[in-house]
Amino acid sequence: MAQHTRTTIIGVAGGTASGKTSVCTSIMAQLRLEFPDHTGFVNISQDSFYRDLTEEEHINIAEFNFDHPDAFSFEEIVNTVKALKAGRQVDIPVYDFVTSARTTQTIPIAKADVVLMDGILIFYHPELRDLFDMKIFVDTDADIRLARRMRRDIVDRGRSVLSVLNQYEKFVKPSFDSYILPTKQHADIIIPRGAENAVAIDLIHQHIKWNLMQQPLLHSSRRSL
Ligand code: UZR
Repeated sequence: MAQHTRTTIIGVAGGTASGKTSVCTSIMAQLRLEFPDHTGFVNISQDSFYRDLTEEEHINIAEFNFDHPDAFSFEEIVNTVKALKAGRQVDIPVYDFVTSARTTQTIPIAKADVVLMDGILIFYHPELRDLFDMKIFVDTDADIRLARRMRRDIVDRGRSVLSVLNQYEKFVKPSFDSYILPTKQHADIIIPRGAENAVAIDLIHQHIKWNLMQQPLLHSSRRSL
């Protein structure tokens, strides 16, 4: 059996709508341009690991804090990251933001060379935090994040303006201040302005590429460097 090559796990944290997903997409796009035959680059979101709500929590869903560490199944995230590091296949749950529940689908991910994981609280639990080879915090102004969040929740997630604002004041902002912002101190790299910061994205991509060049790739027939 072929020996498992080292998997690099990169965490991308930051407040809601800070541009975490766009940062991951940009880094992935650059890597895929450079390694076109390669399938070993994977993007995972902490949002996939929202835990199932109890019946009572579902009934009082307006009172449920989705920005609190207890809203996620951290044990499942830790096990998933550990499995990827060990070169094992994992099944990622598919979460539905409209119903606030997991679907019955999962997405299988085979062995990966580079995993980008994004999420508001991925640096919160020390056990998960310590699994990342590189920790990035996306630092975007709160007013920009609120504007983006409103657009996204109304257009993509079927919410009303009032419900987004109520949730923001009640849960999103207090949780950002109490649980998310304090994790910035653990970051290796802080990116101001998110994906529009092309210099930061390029530096990170160059670093990943340099690391990849140090080892044989798992998932390509040829190296394109
Ligand atoms: P990102 N969220 C929902 O709005 N509904 C859900 O069912 C699950 C999560 C929101 C959550 C958090 N908060 O702010 C955001 N609320 O998704 C995290 N309220 O996602 O990192 O993509 O912004």
